[in-house]
Amino acid sequence: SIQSFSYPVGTTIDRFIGQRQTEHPTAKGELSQLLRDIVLASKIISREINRAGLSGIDGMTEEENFHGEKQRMLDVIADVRFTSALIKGEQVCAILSEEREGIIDTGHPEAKYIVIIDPLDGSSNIDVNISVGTIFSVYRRISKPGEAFTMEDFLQAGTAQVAAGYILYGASTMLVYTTGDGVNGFTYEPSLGEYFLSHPKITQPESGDYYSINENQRESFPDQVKTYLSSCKKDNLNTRYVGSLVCDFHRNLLKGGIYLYPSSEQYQDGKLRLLYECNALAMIAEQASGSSIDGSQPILRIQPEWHHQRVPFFTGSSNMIKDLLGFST
Ligand code: P6P
Repeated sequence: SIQSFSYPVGTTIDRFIGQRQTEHPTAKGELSQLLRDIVLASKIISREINRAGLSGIDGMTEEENFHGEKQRMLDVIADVRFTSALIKGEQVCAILSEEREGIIDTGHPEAKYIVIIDPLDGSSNIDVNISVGTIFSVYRRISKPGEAFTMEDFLQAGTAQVAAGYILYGASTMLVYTTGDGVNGFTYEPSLGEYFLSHPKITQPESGDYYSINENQRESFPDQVKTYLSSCKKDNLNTRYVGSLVCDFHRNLLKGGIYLYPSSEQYQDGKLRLLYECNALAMIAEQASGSSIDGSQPILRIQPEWHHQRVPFFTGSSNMIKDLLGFST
């Protein structure tokens, strides 16, 4: 018999955010509002992505971002949508976006939070209809409300994150986030314009059959990684690599697996960015009983030196990360 789908109707993300807020009597609703601002922007971006091929916005702009990477129209659209939603929500004093060289001043010096965001990661996959994602982190500012924000506000270790999460624009659009009390996943129902709780209390399996890596730089990987990869092959594990970080991360989070982006000749410090890619995913991984390291230490404990810093990134099932660590020389 067809199992009747018990649609978790009623547990919308808005209600969920509100419930979490009531669990913190001192909460004044500022973080709740901030999260709602991110939810709103994600709905707009989901719609833009789902019709990109029709509206001709899946292509390139004439611009390059300051990393020297060609900017796609949707990179710019996502950056504008998320930053303007956060500015309108008035809960954030400043924003660091992967798409911008400098810090964005929101004009709300009284606000007590800062947001670090990769508005659209993996966007080179859009025009071939492969899933892409948004990655975000929320921190309390160190500088005092009312004063100017400082770089120090943005160079906090990942352990200081108040909230972290991602939106995966995939077969369905999902928002997965944590405020330090476990990881919950919400699936977007476009016809209702609502996210519903679909993956409560996500925990990452301790082990998995998947390892996600681009091996084109294999010759210059650290020996620790080369030895680990040989053990994966010996154990007959499967490679699964979409080339879209949020996609690879999310699959491994639910099914078990490990994602590896090591340092190499091409990327001396790895390719991925500590502040707006790795820290948020590392918090999600750890909150889901997984693990994230730079090869030797937890990602979340790294003291950032500058805001576009890259790190080697290994994240996934705790036993697989332990195995990788076991090969460190
Ligand atoms: P490579 C996309 O550009 C990205 O930042 C991640 O989304 C993805 O996992 C990685 O880079 C892919 O990098 O070197 O394998 O193309």
